[in-house]
Amino acid sequence: MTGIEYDDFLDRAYDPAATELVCTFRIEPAEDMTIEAAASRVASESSNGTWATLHVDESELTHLGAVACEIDESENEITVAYPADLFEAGSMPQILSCIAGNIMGMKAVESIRLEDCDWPESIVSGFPGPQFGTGVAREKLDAGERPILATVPKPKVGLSTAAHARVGEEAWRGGVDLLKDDENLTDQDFNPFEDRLAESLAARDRVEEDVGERKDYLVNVTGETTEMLDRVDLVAEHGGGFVMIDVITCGWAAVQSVRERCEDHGLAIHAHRAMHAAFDRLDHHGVSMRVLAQIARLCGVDHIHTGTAGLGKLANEDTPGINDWLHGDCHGLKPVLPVASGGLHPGVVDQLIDALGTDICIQAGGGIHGHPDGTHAGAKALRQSVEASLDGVSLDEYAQEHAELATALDKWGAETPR
Ligand code: RUB
Ligand code: MG
Repeated sequence: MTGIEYDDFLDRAYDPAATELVCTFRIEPAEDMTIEAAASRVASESSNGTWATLHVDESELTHLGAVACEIDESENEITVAYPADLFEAGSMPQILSCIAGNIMGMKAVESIRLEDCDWPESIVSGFPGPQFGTGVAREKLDAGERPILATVPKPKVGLSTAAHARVGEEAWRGGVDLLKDDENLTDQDFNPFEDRLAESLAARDRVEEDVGERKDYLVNVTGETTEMLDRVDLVAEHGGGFVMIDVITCGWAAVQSVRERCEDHGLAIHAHRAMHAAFDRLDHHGVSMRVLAQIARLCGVDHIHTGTAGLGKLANEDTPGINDWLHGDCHGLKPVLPVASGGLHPGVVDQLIDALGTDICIQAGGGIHGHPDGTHAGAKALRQSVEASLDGVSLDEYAQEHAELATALDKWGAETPR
């Protein structure tokens, strides 16, 4: 018999093996617990321990205990190493049931936040990663080295199919590359999915023909998984190049299914992240956006929203740090294109590019359709703000020769909205 002691998962001298998944958590121990005891409970509950000591026949047991191996008392940060055999290959739900499961609610900690993961090749190799990643700028669009530009029609719901396609057409003609559905537009009576898909792609084809630039449509396929896979097939049938999926509300298993189906059709995946703030907004509890973005890369999205480096309307974490991770090496997975969105307008584009570089997608809704002269002028103003920034010319100077940008700057200045 062997004893699995619930409080014996701590070894500060332990050096994690290269095959292990190493997770960093910020924890506040329960009132009557030391940080060592709480760290041990985190490692125990998230691997093979429980609240009681277990007595198991050694011959019938694979040892799968995690080890809490580093504790930084000043930051309340702990590091836990998980053996690769704990995990089912290629199952994101199973991994998250371990590293972000019961421990999030257990009484041994007042609060706990999964901050970062160091993913070993043994786990990464079970996932496909992006099919195109940052390559979409050149493989599917004509953005070259500039940021990809996208817009979401506003109001976010309620526009008829014809109005939606018309707004898209105006925005494409004004200079954006991608039309995107807002997250709460899927398949409602006022704007049914297949009609919207067909009309929007017909408008795209007209614009491409006239302006000589490739354009595309991020149609929101989000829904129940079987329905969603049918929608992915429809996008391919109608000649679309991308799908959009709201990854957190759908769940990672559904994202994995969509990734597989998109491979069959050569479709790229734009990941929206509604509900992420339920996990990442509090800095002492939940799952960081950094980790959510890592999971999305493994599951194989090509774009993911990562915030605006503080320049938009929503509270965000460390956008530059997350984007660096998405662009960096991860055992050969393609890099993911980060999307900056939420409250952006032409007046902040120079600051945004300064903060995040050019290998991004800039997405604006209100910042285009709220332009005093309408959507077409708004799209032109956004494109002009990018041109100015890449030419190293100040927005004010560029606006002297570009009326649409001048009007946008008069309206919004360089203010960050709320
Ligand atoms: C943007 C919008 C999106 C944001 C969400 O609209 O509706 O849902 O992408 O933010 P607008 P994030 O441009 O009018 O603010 O990108 O941070 O997930
Ligand atoms: Mg939205």
